[in-house]
Amino acid sequence: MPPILELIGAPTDIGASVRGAGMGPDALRVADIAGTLVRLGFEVHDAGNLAGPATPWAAPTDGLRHLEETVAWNRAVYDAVDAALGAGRMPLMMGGDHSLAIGSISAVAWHARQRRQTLRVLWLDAHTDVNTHGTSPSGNIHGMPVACLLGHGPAALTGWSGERAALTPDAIRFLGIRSVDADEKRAIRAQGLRVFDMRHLDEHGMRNTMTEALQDVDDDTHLHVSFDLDCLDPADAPGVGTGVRGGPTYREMQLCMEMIADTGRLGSLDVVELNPALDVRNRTAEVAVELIESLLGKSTLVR
Ligand code: NNH
Ligand code: MN
Ligand code: MN
Ligand code: MN
Repeated sequence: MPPILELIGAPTDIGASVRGAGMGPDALRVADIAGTLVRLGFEVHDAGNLAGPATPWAAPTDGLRHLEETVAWNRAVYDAVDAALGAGRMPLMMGGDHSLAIGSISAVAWHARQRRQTLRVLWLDAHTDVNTHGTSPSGNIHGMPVACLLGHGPAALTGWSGERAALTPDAIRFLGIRSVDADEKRAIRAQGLRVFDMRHLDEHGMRNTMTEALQDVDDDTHLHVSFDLDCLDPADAPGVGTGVRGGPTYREMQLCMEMIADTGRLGSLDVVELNPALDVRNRTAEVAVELIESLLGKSTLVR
């Protein structure tokens, strides 16, 4: 039996550097995310959009922009993801910016622990998002979710999974990385994080890279995919706030998603950083929906 999918909209740009990501959930709906997944054979429940504070566009305080509002949005996301998992559904969190992964993955980590599953996170992104308020060049919390999940961040954004850290460094694999701040590089080395950057993808190809990234996924793994749309090359996905040239193509990402689908272990998903204000005729939302289809098992094989 395929899982029931629960679409959770989190319409905010609270942690981002530019405005517009708050329109992401509706752009995905306009691209017919629900109908598409129904046609793929899933039962889909759209939980609608969560509510939360407006984005004040204030300057950072103590290295953090919009901390209080980010906490409020993440609390709503945590509760919605927690409810979906509690009901036996697969949560698909539609952002919104990537700061929302703090709430989403914290809820997933709590449930994985209850189920005695090993949590594995695939972070598909141009960036590693491992800044802290001490290192961030911007104060934008969408550059900090991984650090928070590893237990390095303000008290208000850490410890949500019931443990000091939702993730241990060995629980996460990064893919598509090509923009890393100097202090992030130090954190990656110090914590031994597994980063499959663009150099690795160029030299080994998507197939070998994904084989390596998925190596120890087994029957007891809960696989969470945190898909920042700026992972894709901006030529294929222009509708993002912080695009970086030199990313995986649509076809490479399709293979990436198919190989994740082949594990049969996908348990939850974030789709974030879609910015319809910067998109071209909703192309990035359509690309996202197509890649989610691949992730959920649509095959390009002829058979
Ligand atoms: N590293 C930069 C920062 O922390 C940019 C982060 N932007 C992202 N991350 N879109 O995925 O501000
Ligand atoms: Mn990100
Ligand atoms: Mn990014
Ligand atoms: Mn290698």
